[in-house]
Amino acid sequence: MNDKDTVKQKQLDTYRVTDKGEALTTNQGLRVEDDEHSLKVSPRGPTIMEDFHFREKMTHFDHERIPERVVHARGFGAHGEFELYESLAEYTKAKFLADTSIRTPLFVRFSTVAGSRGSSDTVRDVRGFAVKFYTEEGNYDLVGNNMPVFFIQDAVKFPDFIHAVKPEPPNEIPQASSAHDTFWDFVSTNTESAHMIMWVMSGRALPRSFRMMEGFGVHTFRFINEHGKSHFVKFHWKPKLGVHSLVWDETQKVAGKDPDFNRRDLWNAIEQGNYPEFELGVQILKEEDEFNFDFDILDATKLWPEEILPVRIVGKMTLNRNTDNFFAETEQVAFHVGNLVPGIDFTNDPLLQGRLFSYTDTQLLRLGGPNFSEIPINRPIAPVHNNQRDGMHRMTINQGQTSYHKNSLANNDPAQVPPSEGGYRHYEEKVEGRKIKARSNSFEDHFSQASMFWHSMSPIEQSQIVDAFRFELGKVMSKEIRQRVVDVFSQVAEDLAERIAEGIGATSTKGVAVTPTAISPALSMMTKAKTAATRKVAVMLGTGYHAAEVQALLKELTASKITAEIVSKTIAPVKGADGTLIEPQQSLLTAASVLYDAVYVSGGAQGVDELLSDIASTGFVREAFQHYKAIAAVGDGVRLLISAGVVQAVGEKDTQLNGVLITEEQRTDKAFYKSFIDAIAQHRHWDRIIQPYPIK
Ligand code: HDE
Repeated sequence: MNDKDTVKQKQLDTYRVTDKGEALTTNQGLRVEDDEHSLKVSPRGPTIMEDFHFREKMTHFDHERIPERVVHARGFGAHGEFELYESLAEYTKAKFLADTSIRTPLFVRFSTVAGSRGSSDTVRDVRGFAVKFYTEEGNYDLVGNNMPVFFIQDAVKFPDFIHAVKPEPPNEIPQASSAHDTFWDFVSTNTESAHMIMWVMSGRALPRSFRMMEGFGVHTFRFINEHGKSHFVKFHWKPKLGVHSLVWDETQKVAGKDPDFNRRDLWNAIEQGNYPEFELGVQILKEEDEFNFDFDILDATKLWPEEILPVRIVGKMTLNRNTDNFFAETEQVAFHVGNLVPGIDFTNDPLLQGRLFSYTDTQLLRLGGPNFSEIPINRPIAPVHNNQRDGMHRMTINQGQTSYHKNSLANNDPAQVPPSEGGYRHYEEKVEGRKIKARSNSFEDHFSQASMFWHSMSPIEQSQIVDAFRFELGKVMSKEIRQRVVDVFSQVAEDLAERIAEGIGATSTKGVAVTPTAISPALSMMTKAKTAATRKVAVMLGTGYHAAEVQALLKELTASKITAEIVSKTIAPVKGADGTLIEPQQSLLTAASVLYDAVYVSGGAQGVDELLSDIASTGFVREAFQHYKAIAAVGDGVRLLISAGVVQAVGEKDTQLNGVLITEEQRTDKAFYKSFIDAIAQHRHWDRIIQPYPIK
């Protein structure tokens, strides 16, 4: 879907401004003669108040910043569209989910949670996955995360939880990291977080790309059809590129080499026309089946296993346009889990209920008043008419004498709308009970699904989880907290607790773990789609490279939608054996293997010597090897792999070793490139032993 010319885009066009060919003016439209000097009494004298241009420019600058989001401060947005594959009219009267001819414009913002606006992208954290659908019936916001459960069950605990994960108050350390005492103190004293912690310690918290993560609405919502019948529903986003993560060592290095790693990846993919696609899935549950599970469907620390309640794929979101202005769009977009359309409603999930208050409240502070829905990115495409008036930054010029209901002077306009014509009616759920500060007993089991998660992981995912615990707890100063965490996770799985304990000098208790109930293969990232498309390869070469080889390689990579960057000793043009010049995009100084999915070392004796003369070249390859990435080397290029300690010696013509492909012959044949591309599609070669491969 490439059509970017949606109703929303046309609306935004009326606000877009370009300065191309225009005269410089003040905010009053006055043309400015001089923007280089302030008005002074003689060139070396004092600046004078009269310089209204200087005052206006400086005042505006002084007021440029707005408060960052209290959570999800760092994020990145893009425009897109939603198309519906099959009608859900049987379950919901929401038009954009019932009529397959409608394409709905949307804006998405991905984010990390704990870090400040300037923190790096690749930290261990949950990712926000917020989608604003501009539907004909008003804005519908699906404000989700890339994990299907949450840390707490009741919204009243959200400020406590966030205080615990944010940097510690005395010194604002550590930035964008949960590896500190207050976070783990909270986890160990609030065991409802156990299931979510399993997700956060897994690779799900280290996405390779925003384009390669799932999204979840988390809460149970309701669908209401036109007969007023309700079904429970959970929302999912499934990325077409599969679900893939970085490895921990890599994320820490990327955080320094390119703190914008994930946003750059999304931006570039859209600029290159590799539009990210996510399919919308729903799990639907009949009202009468509400109590048929060993968990409470109102408890946001529980998921609905896909094997029990299959995810039905019903549509697709395509992100096809980058923003023109980060602040105007990504920073000012205001999501609200309470922005609904007819056909979708809430449940009594106590986490969801509390969110309904928080989102408007926080925008009032962040965007400075009640008119933030008039900011272009937040404006619905549906017409807005009501009796709300005035306030900070009001844009609309409301005509007419009345701003109240009921009125006789304006014939009661704007008029109320019956549900049959699209008026929103809340689902008339019957509720009764005593007012009470308490939680349902059905929320008490904190460990069964955490255990299900652990037992559904592949061995490599399990060891990554163990390492994550060991890293995080290794940064916790308090021994009591460390021990308490092990005690809590002893209740999830004995082997997990034992392995954590071993790494941090704590003891695990035997015989207290819950009995694992179900296994859910869908929880493992290993079960997800694999493709090499849109991956990024470093092609290392130097003087005397073989042009035919490199051209053939680049052709095959492009055909598979893989991006290649030439990495050489410097970025000065490099001359091939036949005299052709190639301009490297990166040098050994600017590039790092952690910024690529795979490495290819080209042949040519002189070029390989040139690369070898810089120690960074062997480090580059060695690191790609340690991070389980596909590596290929041709001809003399193999020497670089030997020097890097990736392979020990070469004696065979062609060798394939778990994602390392070498051939001593200078080749240009498709079969070799195809094997390399297949190796890239694997994402990582987890079975690789991190020792040089003995070839002979
Ligand atoms: Fe949020 N959350 N949240 N949250 N949340 C915010 O709203 C809050 C929760 C999520 O890209 C804030 O506009 C409470 C769950 C995303 O702009 C704030 C509770 C889920 C984003 C807020 C939760 C989310 C936010 C801060 C517990 C997944 C970023 C700025 C009851 C389903 C949206 C803002 C964007 C942002 C409150 C829990 C997702 C303070 C009180 C669960 C993706 O209102």
